[in-house]
Amino acid sequence: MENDSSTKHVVLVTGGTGLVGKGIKYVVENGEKRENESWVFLSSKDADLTDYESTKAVFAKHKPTHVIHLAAKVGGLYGNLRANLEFFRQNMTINDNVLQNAYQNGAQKVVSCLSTCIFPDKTSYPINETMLHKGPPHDSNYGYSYAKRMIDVMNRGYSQDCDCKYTSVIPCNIFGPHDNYNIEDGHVLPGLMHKIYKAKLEGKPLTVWGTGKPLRQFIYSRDLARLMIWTLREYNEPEPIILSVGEEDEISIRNAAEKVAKAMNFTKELIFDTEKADGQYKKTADNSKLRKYLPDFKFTPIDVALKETCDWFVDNYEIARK
Ligand code: NAP
Ligand code: GFB
Repeated sequence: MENDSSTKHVVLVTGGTGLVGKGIKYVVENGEKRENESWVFLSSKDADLTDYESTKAVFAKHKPTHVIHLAAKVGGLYGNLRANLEFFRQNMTINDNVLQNAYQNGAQKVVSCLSTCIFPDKTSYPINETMLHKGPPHDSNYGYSYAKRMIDVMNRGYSQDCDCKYTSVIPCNIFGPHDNYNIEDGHVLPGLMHKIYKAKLEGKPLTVWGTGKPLRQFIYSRDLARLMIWTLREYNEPEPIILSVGEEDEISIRNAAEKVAKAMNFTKELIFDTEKADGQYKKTADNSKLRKYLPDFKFTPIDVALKETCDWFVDNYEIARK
């Protein structure tokens, strides 16, 4: 991505109002934006990307030279368990509409977003990018996972048949300000933050779902944002790249709950509801491909990032998605 002021770039971010989209907006507005770039952050109100004509219209309106494609039907373990078919159908349609319209509008580059949960469930660890299609994903989110894998299939087609620079990133579990704090549909960290907020008001203990034994890697949305902007500007392989903290930063759900409790000054008991599903035990990702490119990239320490996120949630409780 040239950095000379003569070449104007229009960067369109689909899903620009979500957790990751707001992370990118924050980073762009705090020093990352280049002079020759204009950034457009889309919401579903600008265009329903499951509708081909609406997608066509919004691409024709902005004529992006570059696209960061984040828009998706996204949810935590329990949200996926309840709606695998809808996760598959909506995400398949959104992804096909976006990549096709990016191509028809001559976008030079598209970076799409996959997830470490889409890798095969029965695999060796740590997981690397070459393992993406080597076996079925976990039962709990097969709909979302297969739809996301098809982005990699389409990227290969657009690269080989249309000579496009379409690629993708594979983040681990993400957290940060502007997340989805809906307890039933959201992910574990925002779910625990919301549950603790309520438990503090009611003077009750915190109920963590499952055994607390599963392991996860968590990346701060603002760190991921910086890495996705680097991918847009500097990474030119059609094959995906894992954007994750290292294996050494993998923690148990019990430890994650203790960290959120500490960040919210919650001192009451943690109860584990083992009737609730644990989902995938682990999905340990290998970030050595990223480290080859960016050996010195510094991730925000999780306790610092959690404190910033919990403070944001408490300060913005009224407007937060719940
Ligand atoms: P999010 O907070 O739920 O935001 C989703 C975004 O997509 C919102 O901007 C939403 O717009 C937009 N969107 C949803 N359906 C749409 C539709 N039909 N038409 C147009 N826009 C639509 O999601 P996120 O957590 O930021 O996820 C961003 C990307 O990261 C996704 O591709 C997701 O699969 C991937 N990812 C997420 C995680 C995670 O832990 N959260 C982990 C790995 C990968 P509105 O605001 O208007 O609803
Ligand atoms: O974040 P989460 O919903 O998604 O759950 P996954 C992570 C783990 O936290 C599971 C436990 O082992 C849950 O049993 N957990 C404990 C809780 N308390 C809670 C709670 O209050 N809420 C939630 N949600 N979990 C998702 C995939 O898997 O990962 C998605 O299903 C997506 O498709 C996402 O890719 C990144 O990490 O299990």
